[in-house]
Amino acid sequence: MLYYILYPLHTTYSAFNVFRYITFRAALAALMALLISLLLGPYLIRSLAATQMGQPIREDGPPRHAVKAGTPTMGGTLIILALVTSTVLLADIMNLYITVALFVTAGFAVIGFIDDSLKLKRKSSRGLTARTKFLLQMAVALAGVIVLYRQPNFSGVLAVPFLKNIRPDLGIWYIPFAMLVIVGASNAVNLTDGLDGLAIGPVMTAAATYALVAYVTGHLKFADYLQIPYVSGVGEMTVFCAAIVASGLGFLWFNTYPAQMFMGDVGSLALGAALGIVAVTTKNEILLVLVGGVFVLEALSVIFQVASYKLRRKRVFLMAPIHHHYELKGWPEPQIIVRFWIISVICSLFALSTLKLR
Ligand code: 57M
Repeated sequence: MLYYILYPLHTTYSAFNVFRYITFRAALAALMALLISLLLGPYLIRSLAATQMGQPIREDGPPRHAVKAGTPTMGGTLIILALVTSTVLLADIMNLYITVALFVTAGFAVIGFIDDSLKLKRKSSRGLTARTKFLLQMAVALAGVIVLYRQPNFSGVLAVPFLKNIRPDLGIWYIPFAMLVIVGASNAVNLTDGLDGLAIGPVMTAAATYALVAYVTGHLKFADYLQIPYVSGVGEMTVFCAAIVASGLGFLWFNTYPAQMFMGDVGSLALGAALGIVAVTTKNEILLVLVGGVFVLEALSVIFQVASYKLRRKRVFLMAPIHHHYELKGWPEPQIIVRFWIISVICSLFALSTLKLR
C-alpha cells in the first residue's frame, strides 16, 4: 500500500524512489513484522493466559510434555497479524501473486483458528475431524490455484531440480498437483510443530530460501543466467517471504525453549500453506521437497510408522513424528530442536545449489 502512496512522491522528493525497489521494501517489511511480533507478543501471552487458552496435553505423549499443560496456544495469531500487516503495507497489493498468497494464508489461518478453538473449548486435542480439516484446506487451496491458473501467462510446466531439460507440462492436472503442494506443506508443518521452536525454525529457513528464489525468478537477467523459468511479477513475493522470516523470528522470542506460547494450528497450518503457495507462485514446487526437508522427514516418519504398524504390528520409531523418537531416546529437547534447525539450513543450502546445477 505504501508503495502506491509514497512512490509517486518521488517526483517531488527523490528519496521516495527507494519504494520501487523490492529489496528495500522487503527489508522494511521484515523490520515491521519483527517489531509487531516482538512488541505485541507479551500482550498476547497475557491475553491468551487470561482467557485460559492453555494447551491441552495428550496423556499418551512423551511424559515430559506434561509440564507444558496450560501453555498458551494460538500464538500463530501474532505471526499472521505481523505477516499480513507488513505485507499489505510494503508489498504491491495489486500484484496477483501477493493477493492470492494473502488469501490462502489467511484461509488456512481461519481453519487453524477454528480447530484450536474447538480443542480449547473441549479441553482436548481433538478439534475439527481430519476429514473436515482436509476438505476445508482443499477448498481454500483450490480457490487460490484456480485464480493463478486462469492467468494468461500461468503455465502448468514443472521445473525439476537437477534436470533442466525435463519440464513436464501437467496442463489442467497442475491444479490438483498445486493443491496437494499447499495442503501437504500445511499438514507437514503442523506435524512438525511438536517441540518448542521446532517448526518455526525450518519455516524461517524455507521462507528465507524462497525470498531469494522469488527474487531471481522475477528478475529477467538472473532467471536467464540461472536458466530457471522467468515469472514476471513474482519478485514481489520476496517481500512476503521476508515478512514470514521476520514474523517467525519475533514469535521465536516467545516460543524458544521453554516456550511461553505455542503457535497452534492457526500458525502451523497457515505457515505451511504460505510456503506452499510461495512454491507454486515461483514455479519451484518440487524444490519445496528439498527446502522443506525437515517437514518431509517428519511427515514420512509418520507414514512409515503407521504403515509399518498396520502391516507388521511393529513400530519403526519409538514414536512418530520423528522428533518424539529422539525425545524417547533421551535427547534433551533443545538438542533435538537445534539439530533439526541445522538440518533445515543444510536442506536450504543444498536446494539453492540445485538452482545452478541444472
Ligand atoms: C500436530 N501437535 C502437537 C501446539 C502446536 C497421525 C499423528 C502423527 C498425528 C500427530 C498429531 O496429533 N499432530 C498434531 C502436533 C501439540 O502441539 C500443539 O499443536 C499445535 C500444532 N498443530 O502449536 O498447540 C503438542 O506438541 C507440543 N509442543 C511443544 N512446543 C511447541 O512449540 O512442546 C508444540 C509446540 C503440544 C505440546 O506438547 O501439546 C502434538 O504433538 O500433538 N500425533 C502425534 O504427534 C502423536 N504421535 C502419535 O500418536 N504417534 C503414533 C502414530 C499415530 C504415528 C505412534 O508413533 O505410534 C504424538 N503427539 C502427542 N502425543 N501430543 C504422541 C502422542
